[in-house]
Amino acid sequence: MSEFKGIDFYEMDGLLTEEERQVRDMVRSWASDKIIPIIEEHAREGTFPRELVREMGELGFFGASMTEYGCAGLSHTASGLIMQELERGDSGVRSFASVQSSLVMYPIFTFGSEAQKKSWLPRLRSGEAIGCFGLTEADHGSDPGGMETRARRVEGGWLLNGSKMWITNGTIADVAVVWAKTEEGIRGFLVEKGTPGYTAPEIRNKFSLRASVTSELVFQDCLIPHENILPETSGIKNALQCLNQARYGIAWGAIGAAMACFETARDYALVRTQFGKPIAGFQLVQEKLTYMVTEITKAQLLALQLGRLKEQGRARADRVSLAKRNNVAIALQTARLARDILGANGITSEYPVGRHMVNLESVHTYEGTYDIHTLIVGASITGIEAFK
Ligand code: TGC
Ligand code: FAD
Repeated sequence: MSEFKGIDFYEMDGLLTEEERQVRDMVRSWASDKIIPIIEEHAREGTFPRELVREMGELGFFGASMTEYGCAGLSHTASGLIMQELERGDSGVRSFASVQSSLVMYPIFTFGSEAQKKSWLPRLRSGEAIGCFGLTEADHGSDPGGMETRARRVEGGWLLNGSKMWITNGTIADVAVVWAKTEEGIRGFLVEKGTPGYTAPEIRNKFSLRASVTSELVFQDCLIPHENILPETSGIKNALQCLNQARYGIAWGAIGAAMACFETARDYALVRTQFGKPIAGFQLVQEKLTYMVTEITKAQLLALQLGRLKEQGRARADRVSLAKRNNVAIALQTARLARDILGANGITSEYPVGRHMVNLESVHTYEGTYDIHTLIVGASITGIEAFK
């Protein structure tokens, strides 16, 4: 396999710092060496490549833009580029890193006590511990504020009852950040593996994100000690703040999946001959390849400017929604067109395109569906909320 060079139609490399380019290139070559050779088999078997976690931790992929607790202290743009390169390998590996960084380390860092931070952040950063984030329930997905999971103050702590659904990393997590209704509003709790009454069965038979663990979390009279409530949480807003971080990473990550699909389709079209010439020489095939490069270039510009805004504290939630919505949609469309260009070969695991395509169906839905992000941007530009 030839070395992946990336797609840089608009010379965006020149807009990155030297450090950002170095980080991108390091993760790019790591993904080529470590993810791509093993990922098809994991996807076929329905297993997560857990063997990569410690190395990802050692290389600084988790909590990469955080500055304390041993984290790498990189720019938000560099942390986005890490997600892009991981997702060129597989959306499931990027999902793991997103959850660990944005949905577990971020809330502990932002809403946690000093003791919680000291206890969990170094271990999560290094990959010694794994985390998950439980917001969605079977009956409350797009509308998480309707959640039914409850925590009630009792002697010695909080009694947690309820369940969460579709939780990435759930079964393998050492700690779950769980959102529950209390008499004081929605609050976040750290539920540790082994807590009596807590189970996390894996959801099997997915056709998408097969190389990622997705689980149900069940809480039956779980006693959560006082020291495990995230003290600075006071409402659904805090859970939504975490989503902004993960959606930002997804906006970058989706570009990686799209680049993998484009490169595969272009290379294939150059060598696949029909009617006596390479199919890349037909106008209709060129139209598809042109769509891909145009949309990837636009997505790169969106993600980069969003990164720069984030570095200035100006990546508003609606701006993040616009990028998540757009970049995942164009990645999915790129994957579908790439599959088309590959003809019958597009439905085999000989090529990564089918895997990316079905993975992106999950990415389209999670972290706010395409339509929910449409409504978030719509509310921002009209001032009228159309969710309810
Ligand atoms: P709403 O009444 O609009 O807002 C309640 C309060 O929250 C504020 N807010 C936000 N704050 C920070 N960031 C955001 N993104 C925020 N969105 C809203 C809002 O200003 C308000 O504040 P205040 O001070 O007035 O109280 O809330 P709502 O309950 O009506 O929700 C609206 C909606 C649809 C935007 C929201 O619930 C939503 O985003 N739904 C989508 C759900 C979602 O994205 N779930 C993701 C679950 S995690 C996941 O999928 C992980 S996949 C991981 C992987 O494997 O990579
Ligand atoms: P629903 O909310 O039931 O939506 C179904 C359809 O209705 C969608 O098309 C939606 O756009 C549409 N719809 C809903 N409301 C409106 C409206 N107001 N206007 C117009 N259309 C609307 N959650 C977590 O908490 N943690 C995780 O780690 C996590 N990981 C996930 C991993 C995977 C592989 C998947 C698939 C999901 C994961 N999720 C996770 C859950 C994910 O966030 C939800 O699936 C998502 O928020 C959508 O919720 P839902 O599936 O209940 O769909």
